[in-house]
Amino acid sequence: MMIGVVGKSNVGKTTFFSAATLVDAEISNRIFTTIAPNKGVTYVRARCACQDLKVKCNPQNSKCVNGVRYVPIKMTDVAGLVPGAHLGKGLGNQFLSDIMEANALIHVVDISGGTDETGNSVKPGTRDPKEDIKFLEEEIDYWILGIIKRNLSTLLRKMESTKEKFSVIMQQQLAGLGIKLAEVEDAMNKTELAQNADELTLLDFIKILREKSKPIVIAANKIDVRESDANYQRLKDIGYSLIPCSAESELALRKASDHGLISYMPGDSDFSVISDIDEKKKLALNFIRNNVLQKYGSTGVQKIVDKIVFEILEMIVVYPVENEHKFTDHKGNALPDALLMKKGSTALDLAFAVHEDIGKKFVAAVDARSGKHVSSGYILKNGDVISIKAAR
Ligand SMILES: Nc1nc2c(ncn2[C@@H]2O[C@H](COP(=O)(O)OP(=O)(O)OP(=O)(O)O)[C@@H](O)[C@H]2O)c(=O)[nH]1
Ligand SMILES: [Mg+2]
Repeated sequence: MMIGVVGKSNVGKTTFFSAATLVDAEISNRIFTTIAPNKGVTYVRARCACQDLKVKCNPQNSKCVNGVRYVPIKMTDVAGLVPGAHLGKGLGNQFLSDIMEANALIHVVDISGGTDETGNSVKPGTRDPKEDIKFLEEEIDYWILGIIKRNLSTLLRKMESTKEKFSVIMQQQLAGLGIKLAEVEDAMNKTELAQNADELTLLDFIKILREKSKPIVIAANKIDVRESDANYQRLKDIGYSLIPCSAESELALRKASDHGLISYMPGDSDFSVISDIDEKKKLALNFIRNNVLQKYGSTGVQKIVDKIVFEILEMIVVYPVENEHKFTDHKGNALPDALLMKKGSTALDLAFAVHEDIGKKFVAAVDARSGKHVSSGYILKNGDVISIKAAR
């Protein structure tokens, strides 16, 4: 699973990425700071099964802090995209191939209206962030169009000799985006796409696939700036779905927590000071408390990541174990792994997710919470602790 961070230049993508991953990456108030992608690991939060089972867990693939399980997710931050990127403006749109396999995107927008079309700083309140929200989908669609066009004529010629279906050829073009044949066929039917389709029909077809393969959540970033709230409220009122966010505040809080100055966990609505801090830091932290945490409930960074994984991608957290009585793996680690599975996945899907061999040799599964056997087709529930029995 991977989340891509995208948006115009200078809006705070790298700040968001660094806050979410604590990877050091260059942040600056000039355009096109990021060129090569930044890659890191962030976490979603889930209630750890250790709370109900009253065991001391020993996580291996994830972390547990006070009964909250943090499950890792890959995150990639890319260069800034500007309107007209598909026509070669800014850095163009080819670098989007860095987020080819992303399951979803975070579109970071400067909600303060303090960056112009290209990303240069302007007085906050000058630029209407609505314009920035609109251009991104179009630029992504043109990028996908480029992918389709790249080898299409060669493939169509090949199709004549191999008699392969047009949908199969199209899916081959789009496989890198994680798009499946059934999705291609569905989008083709909806848009009546034929081999000699014009660009507009192709773009309609692409839009359907993009919404499926790269769902977007909008981060209304720089919400700490005085001019931001009016823009945020206005866009919300006219129907935009966006989450208020202050990546800079989150980064400051996580760093202060990392240095042992405050007690704060990602997503918290407040922090407490646990060490001596100087006046300047105190002022900065109080600013965050008053203007971000108390106003919006959190900095928004963790909320956005959680929303993507649990609401948009509809994932659940499942704990595979070997020993259903002690909830341990073969080394005795209690609740060692937390796996993200798509809602609707079965016990057999879990077996394959643990290891292909275990999937192939699946014999039975036990719901460790109840101690009852479940079938291979059992639909997993969020928080399930499952022991898979495989043939030797
Ligand atoms: N006030 C405020 N400033 C922020 C916030 N997030 C980022 N910034 C500032 O915005 C500027 C750009 O931040 P970056 O993270 O480098 O932006 P970017 O989108 O990665 O920019 P490019 O890599 O050039 O595309 C920096 O001066 C950051 O300090 C925020 O939440 N609030
Ligand atoms: Mg950047």
